[in-house]
Amino acid sequence: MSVRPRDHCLAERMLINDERDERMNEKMNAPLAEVDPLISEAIDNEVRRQADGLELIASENFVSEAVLEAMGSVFTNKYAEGYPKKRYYGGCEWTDVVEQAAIDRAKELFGADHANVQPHSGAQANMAVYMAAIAYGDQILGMNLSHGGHLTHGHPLNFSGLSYKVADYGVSRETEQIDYDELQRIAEETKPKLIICGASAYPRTIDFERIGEIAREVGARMFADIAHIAGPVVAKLHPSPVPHADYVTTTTHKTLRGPRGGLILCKEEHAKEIDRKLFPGVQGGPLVHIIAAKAVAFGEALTEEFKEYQHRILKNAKALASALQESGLRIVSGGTDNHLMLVDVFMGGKGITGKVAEKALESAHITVNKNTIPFDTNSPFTASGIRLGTPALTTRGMGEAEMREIGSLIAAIIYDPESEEVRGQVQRAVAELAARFPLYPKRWKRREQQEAASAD
Ligand code: DSN
Repeated sequence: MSVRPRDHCLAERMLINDERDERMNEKMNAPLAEVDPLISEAIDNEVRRQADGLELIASENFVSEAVLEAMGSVFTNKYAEGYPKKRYYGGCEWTDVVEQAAIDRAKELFGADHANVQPHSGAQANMAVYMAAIAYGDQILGMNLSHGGHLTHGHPLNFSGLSYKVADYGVSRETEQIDYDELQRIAEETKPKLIICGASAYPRTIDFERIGEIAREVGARMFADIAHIAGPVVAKLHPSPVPHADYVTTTTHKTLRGPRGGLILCKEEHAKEIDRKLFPGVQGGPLVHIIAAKAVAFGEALTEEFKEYQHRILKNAKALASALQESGLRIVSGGTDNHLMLVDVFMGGKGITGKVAEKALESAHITVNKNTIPFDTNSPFTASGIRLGTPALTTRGMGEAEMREIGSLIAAIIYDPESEEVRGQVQRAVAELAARFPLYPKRWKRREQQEAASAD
């Protein structure tokens, strides 16, 4: 049988289509290292940076492989505006499974009436709370950023400071701890509609019960942002704000050790308004892959091991603070009740700025952040302090003995930030510690296998 020219063309086109489909499939299924070597290498180098150094940024942590796997799942492909069983898009049956699991686990973890697991971040969770609780221009009362508060608690450059009338409270000069009498006086004077508590650089226990009483007395709603202390709250190592506060928010990636994101908890009476304000008020489609990872992390946080982990974080923080104090450094407020501490490296001008300390420590592979201390005479860009936290190193398995060693390494750098000799000694000690507590070993193995395969 002879092939007519027309059929011949068709056969050729089909062949070309087949080849194109094959190439497309190959591209879709190729590993990152082949598709985008620049990004792949940056990821590998970040794995190495995290594994080789000592991570002491108080707000950072290392998630489990299970959390990473959920974050990297095909749920990233899904649009799912709305809430479980009330969606604006089809195909949400498995999305509903993961979101409902995240909601149920969050409620169980914190003993809350209602949970919204969709906030992309802590700031967006907080924005939804403001929108649900008060009107634009209303009076609010929040903790001053330079005393340990957060940008979203009324800072003039943030939406919270731009949208509301702000009064602030802080710590007392003597104790460097929250002055609750002064907080009460300011609340009585300014009559806020919303009192915000919780902090990003405050090492002491927060008296949520007292703040709740003050809020009720002045007719304000209470909003607790527990982004930093959510882990200790879950483990009952810090009093919970849930019985006292109308609204509680947290990020999910700090002591809670989940994916980067936010969470809102509230009393049943506020549930509808919170859900409406988060979506469609603040956000559009939720990040379903992140919600899946939140569900996994909340599942991990419900275990006894997680409570034990939180115990170790706090014990490690105390050990680190003591070691630094023994070396002669001043710890703001004299110590820590939680996972973090502020170290006064400026020492009234006899020491160095937080900025110099951060850089010097980084060059020795110890990662921290500069931080203002209460009543700081330096600007936030230079700062008199550094903030240290133990969640990440505790995840690696380090304990009090390692914290004491790390305390003396940090002190050595702070007292002699220019010395090449000290830097070299500290780098070697850091490398030895890091090697004893490996991080993401499976990722290393995979990388080594890939390197071996490409060398063949
Ligand atoms: N950036 C966070 C922290 O380090 O505490 C707060 O948003």
